[in-house]
Amino acid sequence: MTRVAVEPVEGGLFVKPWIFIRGVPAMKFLPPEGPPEVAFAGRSNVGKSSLLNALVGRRGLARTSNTPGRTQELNYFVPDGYGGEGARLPPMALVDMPGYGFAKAPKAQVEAWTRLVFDYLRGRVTLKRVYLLIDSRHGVKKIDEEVMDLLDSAAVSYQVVLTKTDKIKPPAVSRLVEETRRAIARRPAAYPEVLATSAEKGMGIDDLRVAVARAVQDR
Ligand SMILES: Nc1nc2c(ncn2[C@@H]2O[C@H](COP(=O)(O)OP(=O)(O)OP(=O)(O)O)[C@@H](O)[C@H]2O)c(=O)[nH]1
Ligand SMILES: [Mg+2]
Repeated sequence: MTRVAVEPVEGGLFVKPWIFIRGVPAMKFLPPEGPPEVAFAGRSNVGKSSLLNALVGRRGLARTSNTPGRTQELNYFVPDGYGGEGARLPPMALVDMPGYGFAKAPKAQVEAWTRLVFDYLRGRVTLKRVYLLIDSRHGVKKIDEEVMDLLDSAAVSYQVVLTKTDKIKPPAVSRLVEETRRAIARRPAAYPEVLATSAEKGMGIDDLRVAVARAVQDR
């Protein structure tokens, strides 16, 4: 039944060009709470920035890299054409986050990123939904479970998204979806469905668009 309401918004959200508006290096630089926010979280190099680009259909909007630790701030993206003031607030913002669990950068830096990510996830009132990305080749790791614990205890709704499914065989994707679904079944803030995506090949991107549009509409 909600399908009817979702589709026009979905078209409207992702047909428009999206733009980068700001990078936030620490909690005190967050923009005032306004439009609903949807954030991409996950271990370094899992494919957060690539998935955001696939979602908005703009390669190179969020910067990606082979080297873990590319994204170092909370990066805000919105559909173009809104002034950002009063009634002209954009309908939503997408937030690309630094990765967690990356041990090679200087320790103080890793700690600062991780703190920023955890503080944001725990404390942002306008955060509507987190997409928690898991690399299909690696599955759920201990640090991912810690993030799920945090989201469960802060009652922040999240959905697990498998990334880079082009790197494993289709039967392995189905198995991993099932396995992951079972692993999160008892988690109170987890959305029960697990999405399987490839930013590279475009798999699962339409499903993700619908899911994001629905998350923003759910009030
Ligand atoms: N084969 C394949 N490679 C991908 C896919 N998505 C991302 N990659 C590659 O994975 C690497 C990391 O991608 P990013 O999008 O920068 O990952 P990230 O999670 O934003 O990384 P950090 O910002 O460093 O935490 C890049 O070399 C991408 O090209 C995918 O769906 N398939
Ligand atoms: Mg990134």
